[in-house]
Amino acid sequence: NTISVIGLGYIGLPTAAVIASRRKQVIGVDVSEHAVDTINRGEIHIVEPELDIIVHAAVEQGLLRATTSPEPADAFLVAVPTPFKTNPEYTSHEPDLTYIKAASESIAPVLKKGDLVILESTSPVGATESMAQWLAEARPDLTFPQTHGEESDIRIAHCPERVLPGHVIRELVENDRVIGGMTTKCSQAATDLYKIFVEGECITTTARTAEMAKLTENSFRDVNIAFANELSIICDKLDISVWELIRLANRHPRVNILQPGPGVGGHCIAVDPWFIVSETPEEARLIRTAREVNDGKPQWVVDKVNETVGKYLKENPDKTARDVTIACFGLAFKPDIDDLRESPALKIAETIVATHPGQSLIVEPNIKCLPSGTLDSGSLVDEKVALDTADVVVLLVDHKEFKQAAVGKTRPDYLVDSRGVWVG
Ligand code: SAJ
Repeated sequence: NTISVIGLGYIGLPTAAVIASRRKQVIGVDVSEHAVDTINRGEIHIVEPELDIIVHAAVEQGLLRATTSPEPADAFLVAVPTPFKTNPEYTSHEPDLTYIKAASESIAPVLKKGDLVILESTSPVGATESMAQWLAEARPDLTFPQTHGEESDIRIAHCPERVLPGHVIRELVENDRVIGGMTTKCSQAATDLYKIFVEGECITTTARTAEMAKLTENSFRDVNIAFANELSIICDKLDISVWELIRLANRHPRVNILQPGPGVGGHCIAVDPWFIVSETPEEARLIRTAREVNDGKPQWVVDKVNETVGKYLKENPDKTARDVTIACFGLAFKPDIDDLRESPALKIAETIVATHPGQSLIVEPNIKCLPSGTLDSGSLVDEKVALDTADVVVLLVDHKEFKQAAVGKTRPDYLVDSRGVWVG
């Protein structure tokens, strides 16, 4: 049996490689020539621990091959992005299904009776039905579950990915999978496919429930992070250490508060809750508020930095704003990764670099050069240089290097620590 994975990004490529490592023939499809060429050389275009070894082995053994145009296969796994469209007034966030539609239209011509199509992309409720509809419109000669139920030629299911970036290879295999078939036979066919590499349990449900389950998981985390972030703002006002407070409250047997930070980044938790809000705006009040609290946190940190620079200038009357060196520690969206996409730390650093008249230093041990553009007037330096020369230190990501650097050192006098590394 040949399995085709459509979309070779952070989810698709590891999935394709893990399936190939189980000695199945896998055809990976991506619109990016660069991604396809890199993979066919046995290399990878994204960063994820262990992925390079698995891809290299799979390509070398002839089990994984990448292409830009879909080929016939027995199962198609769609793992393309589902971003949201923001309207200019920032009042609504509509899910953008363009990539799913394009993927459906590209595989439709090679579909044949008996094939299975699985949507893995995190999707708003109803997206699997839309995908089935796009496939049906492109292939009137085949039958689909929405009209022919169990008798359909094509089986369709939604099986959301749930892996944590940085731990993808392990979680792909170990996590339980929620499998939402459009019919029972669809669920069964999808379960058979996941059994190839999943050691966790495969639990079946409807496509709509599977879609909502994924959105619920990420909204749960977003709401809980928002609670921690709101506490950090309240504690700052009340002159209480939020880190100590959370440690104490978490001593209660039924309390488990998450950690505050500079905001919520990544491509999932800051996006998926909007898929619920946009569908049920009147009802999803808490979920919307959590998004707003977390999205407001970067600006709060920037305000704190400005306040701290003001304090420095007041206490050092011989200095002007131009003389102040600010060091930003961390750009990634979470600790110990190099992923800067949708990162609140990056956004804060960009604002500081753009608005601060003095020198801005950036410390990010996981990258070799600064992304071109908005950080051009900042300099990438190591922790030691930054700590020795900065007048104001802004801690944005709790990378292990920063935690180590903080041990036994006195806390910088002018510090905004959004992660509690120094002040925790
Ligand atoms: N964060 C905090 N405080 C915390 C925990 C996280 O500020 O206590 C921040 C992080 O710094 C980061 C953001 O939240 O900016 C998201 O990080 P994360 O580690 O919570 O999650 P992601 O985005 O890397 O992965 C999530 C996971 N979902 C859940 O844990 C419910 C993962 O399992 C999903 O597969 C992934 O989203 C996805 O693809 O949807």
